[in-house]
Amino acid sequence: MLQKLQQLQSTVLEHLPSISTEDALVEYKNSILGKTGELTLILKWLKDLSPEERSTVGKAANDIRDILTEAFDAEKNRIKNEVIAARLQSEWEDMTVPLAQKSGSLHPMTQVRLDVEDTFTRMGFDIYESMEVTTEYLNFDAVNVPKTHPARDMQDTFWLEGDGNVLATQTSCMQNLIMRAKDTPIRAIIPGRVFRNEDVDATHDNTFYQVEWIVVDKWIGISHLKFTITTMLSDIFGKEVTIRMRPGYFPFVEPGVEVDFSCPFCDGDGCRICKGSGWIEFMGAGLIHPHVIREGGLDPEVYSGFAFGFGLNRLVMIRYGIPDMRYFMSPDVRFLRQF
Ligand code: FA5
Repeated sequence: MLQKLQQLQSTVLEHLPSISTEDALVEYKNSILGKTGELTLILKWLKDLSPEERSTVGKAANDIRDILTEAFDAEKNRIKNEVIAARLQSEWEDMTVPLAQKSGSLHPMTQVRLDVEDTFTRMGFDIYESMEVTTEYLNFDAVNVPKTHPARDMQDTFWLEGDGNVLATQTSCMQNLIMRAKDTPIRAIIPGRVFRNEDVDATHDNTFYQVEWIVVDKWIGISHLKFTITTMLSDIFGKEVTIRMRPGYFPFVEPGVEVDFSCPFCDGDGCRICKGSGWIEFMGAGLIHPHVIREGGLDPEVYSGFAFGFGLNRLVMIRYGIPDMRYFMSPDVRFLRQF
């Protein structure tokens, strides 16, 4: 019996290192130490032995059970450690390596705005960001649109609670502030977001971007305006464009003009983008009204200036052939990835 027990012990101890999974180990353990396991069965036969033999063999059997139990526990730890080591090997990642990132790109509106700013920085203009919340005075009164003036109806305004605050409807709301804050000569470009309570469609939004220019100095005339606009457009489209001016009404300029430019896509021959006319209607401009110059703290007998302002959304649509303004604010990455 003793011999049988020792043989069982050495068989088990020899076999254990070859087991590689926890499940197989549990199964093997049950077959040896479980209720119907080999060692348990041997222990059951103890009762058939003489009392002397029972005490010797019983002690040996208990010792062997302890040795095997310990061996099974040790193997369980070995297998666990092997599993962890294998995972560490296969799932190892160097956290210090930079992630392969898909880099984004600047929104097309930002790209064109930066191009415009670049052109004018080179021409010695300062850049000021327009205010989004402004006052009724700056948005209207200071630019020659007093309370009773019908021109207030030209821009559907979001009025804010409180006294005389509005969401800026036009970047022209910065004209007075800049004239008061800066010494002449003033050469300023003012990009900004503006808001109008308008129905949204392919060519109108209630939130859009404008860019405004003002130049104030002695002897500023319409030829300076013409040169500045022509240079800017030729820069943006990468080819020489010509402009034409038509009379236009804006309360803060006199004379006021609407500016069209020759279609850069067909060079004036007529195409889908210019709707066959060879010209693209672009923006409002003019010489700054003497009332506005005076309200800005300057003497209109001495100083004159020009101002123009356009919708950046529409310029970007023309440059990239974008058919619908609503794409700009949509989070559709398929649209954004094209730029
Ligand atoms: C103005 O806002 C004047 N402040 C521009 C100006 C400045 C004239 C300086 C003279 C001197 P207007 O309301 O036309 O003008 O708007 C200017 C441009 O903003 C338009 O030509 C158009 O391109 C754009 N715009 C106007 N309304 C919308 C709209 N709802 N959605 C998108 N773009 C618009």
